[in-house]
Amino acid sequence: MLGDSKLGPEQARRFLPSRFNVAGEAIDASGQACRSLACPFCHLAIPRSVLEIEPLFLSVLGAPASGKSFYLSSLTWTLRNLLPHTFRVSFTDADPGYNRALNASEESLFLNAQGDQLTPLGGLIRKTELQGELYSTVLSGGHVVNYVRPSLFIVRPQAGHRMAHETGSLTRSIALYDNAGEHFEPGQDTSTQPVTRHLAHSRALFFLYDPTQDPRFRVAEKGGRPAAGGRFGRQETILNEAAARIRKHTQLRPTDQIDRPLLVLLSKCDTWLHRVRAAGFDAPYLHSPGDPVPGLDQDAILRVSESLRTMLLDVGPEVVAAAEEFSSDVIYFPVSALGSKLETDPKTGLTSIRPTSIEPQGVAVPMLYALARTVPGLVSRLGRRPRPADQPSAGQRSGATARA
Ligand SMILES: Nc1nc2c(ncn2[C@@H]2O[C@H](COP(=O)(O)OP(=O)(O)O)[C@@H](O)[C@H]2O)c(=O)[nH]1
Ligand SMILES: [Mg+2]
Repeated sequence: MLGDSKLGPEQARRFLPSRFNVAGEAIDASGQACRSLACPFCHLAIPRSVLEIEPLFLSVLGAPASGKSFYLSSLTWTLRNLLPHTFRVSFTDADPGYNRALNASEESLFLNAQGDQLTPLGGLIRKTELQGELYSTVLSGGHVVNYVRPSLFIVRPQAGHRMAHETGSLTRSIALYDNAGEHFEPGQDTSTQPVTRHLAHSRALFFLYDPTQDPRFRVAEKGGRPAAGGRFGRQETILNEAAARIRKHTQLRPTDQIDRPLLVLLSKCDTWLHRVRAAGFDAPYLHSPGDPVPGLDQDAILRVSESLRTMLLDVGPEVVAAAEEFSSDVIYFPVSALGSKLETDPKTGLTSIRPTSIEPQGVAVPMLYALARTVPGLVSRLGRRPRPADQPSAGQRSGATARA
């Protein structure tokens, strides 16, 4: 039964089921059982797990070439190993179809067949396109609407986790979007390109700020040029635009701060980390007595955050101002998707790396922190200093247990 009114002739026809078999599966007009679900509004397929598990939207935003795509790939690759082995939390694809593009980028960085050959960075992950396979196209009300396809993951406590008996309340399906940086520029989110609406649903926002794109941030060994792939330009405007969109879609007033944590990720730290005091930034973990699973060392994270903020006040004070106007709950992290083994290819003069020597630094820490803040109990926070309060989930806020 091919041909759908909104998705075109090659897609299976969507229908409102009225007949079911004994297994509870919908029966289509030709008498076949149907096991897939679709949204009644846009007709796009919805993995069953996303309906059954409380969703957690996390938005990653940043200027073009700030490092979002490299960051996301090294993040998910790192979490697949770190979450189960160190934190006793499973981290799995909710739907391999949705995660195809991100999985391909992970493979290009970490399972590259030519892993020991010097490869230019631009050849590892291409610039995120503004059209094409990352988007789902829907015909709606006579218009063609392009939706960005998210990557979907499931996190859940495993045996050995202190809250393994609370699996139900601590399981989440995480939706991550890899937008093109251009989507965050003014005028780029429209009713036919609703590409950043996830911002309004996001429980914690990751803003990637690339210091090497700022001419004031003289990176001594690069002669003051942006890191490979980067360009000079203002980046805090992205944050101001995101704030305006969130206010518009959540009915906040123009002067209201956004009531969610803003994580400012200073990217490509392999090129500049020597400028700040950030000892231990890659693994700020602490054990409480008798618990083999570590928690996050809140004090160490805040110490690194303060030294990054001090550095930024010196070289890009308007970024600090924009971030702290955006949210009252701002924290800064250094991240490098690649690690420090970058080389200049003598043949081409391009910044390159041997994929086997890629060693992400600090990439998981912001995500662990976001999980600790938004799913209290999944990852614990330890330390003496006063800390920002946990963010209750949408369901906990309204006192409801059921979800849309
Ligand atoms: N030195 C360094 N360069 C990076 C790193 N991550 C990304 N880059 C460079 O920045 C460019 C843009 O990164 P990308 O993730 O595509 O940016 P996006 O437009 O924000 O998705 C890449 O082509 C790389 O050359 C990193 O961790 N270190
Ligand atoms: Mg990209």
